Amino acid sequence: MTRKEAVRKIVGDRPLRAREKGKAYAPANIALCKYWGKRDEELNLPVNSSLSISLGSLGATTEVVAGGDKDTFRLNGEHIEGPAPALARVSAFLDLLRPSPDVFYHVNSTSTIPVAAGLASSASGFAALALAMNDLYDLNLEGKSLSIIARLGSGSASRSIYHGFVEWQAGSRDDGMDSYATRLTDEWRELRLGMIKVSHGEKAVGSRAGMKIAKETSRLYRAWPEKAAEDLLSLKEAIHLKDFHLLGRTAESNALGMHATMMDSWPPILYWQPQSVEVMHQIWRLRSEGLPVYFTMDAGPNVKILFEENSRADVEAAFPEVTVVAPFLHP
Ligand code: 2P0
Repeated sequence: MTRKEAVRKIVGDRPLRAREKGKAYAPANIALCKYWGKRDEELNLPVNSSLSISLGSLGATTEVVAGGDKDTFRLNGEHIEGPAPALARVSAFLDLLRPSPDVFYHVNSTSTIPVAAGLASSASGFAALALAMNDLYDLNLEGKSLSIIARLGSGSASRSIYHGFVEWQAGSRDDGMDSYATRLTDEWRELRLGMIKVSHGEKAVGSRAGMKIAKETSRLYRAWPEKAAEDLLSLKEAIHLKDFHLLGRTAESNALGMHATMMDSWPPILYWQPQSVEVMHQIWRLRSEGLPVYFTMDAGPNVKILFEENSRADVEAAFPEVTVVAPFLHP
């Protein structure tokens, strides 16, 4: 099934009439149980279910206007000119709802994610774009449908449709109609995420390529779906019980397990930089001294620290460069 066919299943053949403008906000998210490996690359269908926390007011606001004689894309005030891969990816996503080949769009997106946070923006970017297109065409789609459409832009965008804790169920259908995210009802107001940006010189392998290499070449990857399924259950239990140690331990182990599949890949992938490892050791040292802190990492060198508000002063003292996010205190 193609992405366009998947969208047609949701939107149907109704005529699309653009309003003056579509506009939406979507938060970034950080996975505690990672999406790692696809069972369908066209539809971004995952091998395993995942669970994330959305980052409240850190995210993307996107406006879409229909018009002009080509797609244009402005990101944080800067015109992204073709043949940039970012513009091509946005254009390919717009194709999914474009009523005819002679309709074009002006997309204007601004991100509130500080550069110092070192966070990827594809999740909030494609979620905000999916929501803005829903607004532009007055589609009134429900969360499930919006999550599926956002997934077609970027897998992790399926989770950025919601605030709070979000679970993306992998599903098993070939058309992906059962692969979408839902929001968990639990809140955890004291939970904090600390972003440590690690500078690095060389360009890393993108996560899209990284998960493909791991799935295709790593023997350890064969154990990943089972680990992810167990971790997801533990995380849901931790969230339900507000058991911070269970949450932190599970998230940290899940991230390290994902990175283990990368090191076991050929060619090997190691996103860690010396400073990443230093931060990990510092967190383990703080933990051995009694401070309840854990970490998670994504497909890059940056480290995200998990802690609660009552440890904030200690975390900020140990990591003066940290950017702290309170995911449940968004306006
Ligand atoms: C996650 N990552 O769950 C995992 C952990 C990176 C490591 O989702 O190919 O940009 O667009 O579906 O969503 C990043 O992968 O990949 C990601 P595509 P995406 O957050």
